[in-house]
Amino acid sequence: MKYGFFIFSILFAIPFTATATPNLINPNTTPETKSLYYNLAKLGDQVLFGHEDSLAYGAKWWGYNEDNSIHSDIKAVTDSFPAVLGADLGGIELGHDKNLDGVRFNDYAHYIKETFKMGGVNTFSWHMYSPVDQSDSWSKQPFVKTLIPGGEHHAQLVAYLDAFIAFNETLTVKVDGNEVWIPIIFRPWHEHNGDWFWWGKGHTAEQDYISLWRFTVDYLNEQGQNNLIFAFSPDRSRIDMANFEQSYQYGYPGDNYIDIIGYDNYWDLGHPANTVTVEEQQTLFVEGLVKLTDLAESKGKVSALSEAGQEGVWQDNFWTERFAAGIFANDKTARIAYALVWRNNNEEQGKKGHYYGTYPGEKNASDFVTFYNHPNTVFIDTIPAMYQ
Ligand code: BMA
Repeated sequence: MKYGFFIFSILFAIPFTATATPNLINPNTTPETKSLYYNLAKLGDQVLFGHEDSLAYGAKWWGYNEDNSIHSDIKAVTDSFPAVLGADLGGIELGHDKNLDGVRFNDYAHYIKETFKMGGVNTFSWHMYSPVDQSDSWSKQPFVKTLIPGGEHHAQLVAYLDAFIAFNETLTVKVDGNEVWIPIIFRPWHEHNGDWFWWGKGHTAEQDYISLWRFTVDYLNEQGQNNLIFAFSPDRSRIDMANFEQSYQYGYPGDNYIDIIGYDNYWDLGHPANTVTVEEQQTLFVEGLVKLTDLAESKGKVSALSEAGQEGVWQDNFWTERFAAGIFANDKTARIAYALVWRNNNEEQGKKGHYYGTYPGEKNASDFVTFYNHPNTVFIDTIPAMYQ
């Protein structure tokens, strides 16, 4: 049997690996970063569960213990941390010690290192303040054309990227006596096909967005940021499903500038502004994931549901009947590498009910446990080795 399997492997596995292993756009990435990408690509029908800010705070708590031990609402409900931790850099460019949602960057570094040490995956988004007037990312002004190479505020964009570089270069841990740079899935300039951020459609010409993206990637690579995997993430609500490929690729900077074909989808999961029936939303949720994976595979890249969720998770059995039902609808939907839901806002810091995961006592907590126990969901307690 074993011998037969060996022959089979020689005949099929090697050629398969040679063609199916995608390459990162930056050839100089660290071995751990290359391994992460390779392992994301070969998860098959397993999907990593991710949660934004999961270790930083939850609905009813904040921070970590004096002995450095960490929490997560997801851990409190399932006894496992999520496989993917999302963090947002917004504010780092202004020299703030906390991000826009109040998380200290020093604390983020702790959570990122802990996630990596447990074998988990880290991803960053960046609600960047404007390099022109420091207004927040929701200011709808035509800044981008002044930030790209040749623009009058270009140097300020470079300074902002340098602030990220300084933080990124601190993200190392010792593994077996060697210093390892923690790989990061970096997802800048997200949801650009919407009109709510200053880099979005309406305030930015498509070609200028492409220049912004290409400059960002080229600059970070030139500066030796070799721990980055670049994820592209338009918003589903602005994608024409009848014309997915073309519509998805609004602002697409090219296959040499993207590693992960992602998208953010709140729209098909019960977004209050979406007026089509639940059944129709669910059909489109599934269809979108199929098309996303088809597009990624046609380009030899990895697909991901880079942000998702239902604010306040109001629908009974959301996790099983909506989320898992969509992600595991068929062998294509299940090919996405990860699905990250947005943050559980701390109830004392702003809006109550602005949560996308679960927490102890929350109405869908037991349904979440069923989701956690699904054979194809991956949390940190079942994550395969991603860095070798
Ligand atoms: C949004 C909301 C905001 C938050 C921002 C950045 O979707 O959650 O409250 O400030 O993301 O995390």
